[in-house]
Amino acid sequence: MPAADASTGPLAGLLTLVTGASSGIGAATAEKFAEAGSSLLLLARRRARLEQLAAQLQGDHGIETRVLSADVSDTAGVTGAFEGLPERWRSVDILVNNAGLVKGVAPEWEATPEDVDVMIDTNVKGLITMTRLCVPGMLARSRGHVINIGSIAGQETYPGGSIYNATKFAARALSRALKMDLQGTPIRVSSIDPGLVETEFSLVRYDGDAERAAAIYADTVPLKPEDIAEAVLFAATRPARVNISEMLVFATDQAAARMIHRRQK
Ligand code: NDP
Ligand code: 8X3
Repeated sequence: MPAADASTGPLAGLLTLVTGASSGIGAATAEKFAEAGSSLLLLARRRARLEQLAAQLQGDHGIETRVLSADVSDTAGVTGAFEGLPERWRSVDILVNNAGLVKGVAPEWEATPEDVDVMIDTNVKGLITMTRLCVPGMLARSRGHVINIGSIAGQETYPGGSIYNATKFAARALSRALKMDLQGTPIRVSSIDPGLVETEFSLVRYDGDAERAAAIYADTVPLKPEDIAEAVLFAATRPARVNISEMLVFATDQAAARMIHRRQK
């Protein structure tokens, strides 16, 4: 298929940094933003996947891409990697803080210190680090948008979700406080909060147990990553006067964190 011309898209001329772009919601967001004409800085730990996606998006949409293989939970490492980029790739207009994960379903008193650290270091400290790296430039250029991927898990707790819940409640607090700290500036802050989305999220939660992960999405119709990507794109393409503060997106089969309709087989 010939490359589509994205140069007239609503995000043409803008640079978007998507964290967690190697899979799921982040990869789908990169695809939607490429269609909309944005240049893309794609960040995750798995470089090969990012390079494959970058080549595909360049070919399909004629946009510019750059890959940043980094770990958002490694504050010094990701800071060094970001600060080592040429200036134009550091001039991020839209930051999609999507990198995140859950480990296990243990109650708070049984969660391993390693799992606690990885969830807090990625979902909370990683999000703060990326915000710290991008917002000063946005302020200097008087334009920018931080879009945090929260979760229903940041609005409701559920059994076995304690540490992950705590990180997503923290992400919600960070989104709200960031908007307040940026009051009076043109910088926008949005929290897009998905319910159940079929991605590698459950595979990661269950340490690669594919059968257990598949059961989470069985006998129901979960969201697809592109459903959330469209919500992110919607927030990013509103007129400058409009700030989508929070958007909770459920599958039609979901009514609350642990209220998911499953069909009898
Ligand atoms: P996936 O597991 O499919 O994708 C997670 C992404 O985050 C991957 O690209 C992964 O890349 C990246 N990532 C994880 N840890 C790090 C790290 N330390 N540094 C850099 N990148 C990292 O899951 P989803 O797409 O579902 O998850 C995306 C976001 O959506 C998360 O914040 C999650 O909490 C949230 N969410 C997901 C829901 C769901 O039901 N799926 C529901 C609500 C919210 P790599 O491994 O290559 O580093
Ligand atoms: C993911 C929400 O409820 O599937 O953020 O764990 S849940």
